[in-house]
Amino acid sequence: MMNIKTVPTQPFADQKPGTSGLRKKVPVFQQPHYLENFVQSIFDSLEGFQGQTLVLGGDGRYYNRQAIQIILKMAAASGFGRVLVGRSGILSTPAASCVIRKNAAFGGIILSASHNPAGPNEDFGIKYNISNGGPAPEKVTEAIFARSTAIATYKILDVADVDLDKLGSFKLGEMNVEVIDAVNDYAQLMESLFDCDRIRELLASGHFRMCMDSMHAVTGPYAHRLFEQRLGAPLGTVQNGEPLEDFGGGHPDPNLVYAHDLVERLFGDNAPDFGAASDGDGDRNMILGRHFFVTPSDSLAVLAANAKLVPAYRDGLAGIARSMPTSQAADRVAAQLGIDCYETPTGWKFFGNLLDAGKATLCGEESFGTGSNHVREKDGLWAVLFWLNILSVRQQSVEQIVREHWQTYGRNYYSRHDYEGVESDRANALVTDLRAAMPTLKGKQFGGYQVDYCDDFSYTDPVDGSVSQKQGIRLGFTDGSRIVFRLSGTGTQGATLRVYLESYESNPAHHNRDPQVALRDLIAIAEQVAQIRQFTGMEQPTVIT
Ligand code: G16
Repeated sequence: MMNIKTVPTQPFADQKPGTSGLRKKVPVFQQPHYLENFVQSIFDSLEGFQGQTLVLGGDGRYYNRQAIQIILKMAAASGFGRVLVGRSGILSTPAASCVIRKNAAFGGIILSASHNPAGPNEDFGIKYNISNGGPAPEKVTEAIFARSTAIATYKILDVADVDLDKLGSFKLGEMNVEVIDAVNDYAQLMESLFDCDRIRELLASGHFRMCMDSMHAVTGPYAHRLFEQRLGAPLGTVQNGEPLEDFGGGHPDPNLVYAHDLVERLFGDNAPDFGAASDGDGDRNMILGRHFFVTPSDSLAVLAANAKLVPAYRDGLAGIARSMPTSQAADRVAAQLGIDCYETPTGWKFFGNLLDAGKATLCGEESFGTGSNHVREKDGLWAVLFWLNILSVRQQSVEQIVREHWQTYGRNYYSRHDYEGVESDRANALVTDLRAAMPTLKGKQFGGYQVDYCDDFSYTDPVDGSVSQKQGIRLGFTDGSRIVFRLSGTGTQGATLRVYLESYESNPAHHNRDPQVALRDLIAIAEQVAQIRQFTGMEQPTVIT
């Protein structure tokens, strides 16, 4: 006999999903009914899931286990037929996408706050993915939010917690729960895409050394299995490979600031040939060569230019998509290949339609995200394997490959300046002032730079015609340089202002500059136009990537 409880509740006003689901501090999620309200709002916004399959997993951070138990009992109470859950509640974000697609699931719930720190007072998050394996599009997240403001009850099965540490199946009420190996399906998919024989030769040759930093987050088991067990890299290739609930107290954001262990090794004496890091939930990546950093925008362009070296993309790319603030390096490759390049708002969810419609094959973002049509999330280890595939065929260093790329296409100097933890009112005031100034900026001269256009980016999805407005203020100059201002949609406290800077240099004699030097004039113009210091009260960005 099923014991379904219907629990009275009241709406919370702050359950609007951001760039990637709902992200809040753990104590916010621990408030009575908070998680339950959001989960019920998801289920109430969906139609036709009775008897269908839901995929469930998370990055293993603090509160993952408790949240999984609650969601399982709620899914059973709402009538799902089956839940596939990663062992111990673990699934990386790209693995969850893979499992949804492989099993033709109705959708999935992924628990993660991505690259943000974890622990009792740190971040937690939840998002819903649709049947294509990708993040729910805006019309779905808006419906979830609308429901969350009106919710009055939720349903939950009144049973004891279940054991998720053992593989196997059991019944929860009338619903089947299958505890699956978190790595298998994903590892198989990866092996089907890449030239694993060549990668194995490279990794086992003894002449090539690689270092993968999983930052004590979810990719540890995936990286051990793929690189060390399947592809023959020596044990020890994966560092910080044990997932911890607090990520070892670190900040699993694969960039030059937070992946410092890896950066020290790759920029130190006797550095390995190749280094990579991934984030909390495994969808982001950072690529390093010996004493060399590959900026994510360049990484997308290099992958696109070399895609034919990878079995899965041997027949060519349908198109490339990048988020608006990502540099235009990939556009140059697309032009050369004679394929379309799409510019979308920030957020992986905007790539889903392009991938489903076969308009784009590769996608990428400046925020250390790259992926393809193999799943519907960005995919950190996929990017690492793609690089290894290229390295194994070209037999050159990372630095040589990128420098040759610049020689062919020119270099898009690129940097992002983040001002984190700004008071929300002050950040909003900056944006309001900037919007007001937009009409006066066109044609204006700043030193050698003349403003070609200034607008607030608006995107019309070429597949379903949906329109997303106010996606970032763009200042484009007549020489193709750009400054973009936007507020992050993934933070959990205050606001983060992001300033994206880009300029183009065709002359190889000028490809050796430090980006902060090459972009100095644009940095000064950004300050002049937006009065960043005055509004934020900060003298410097908190993070520069
Ligand atoms: C999410 C989105 C990405 C986006 C990133 C940063 O990544 O999926 O598309 O680029 O946030 O967004 P924002 O600039 O709004 O903070 P993740 O890895 O946090 O899920």
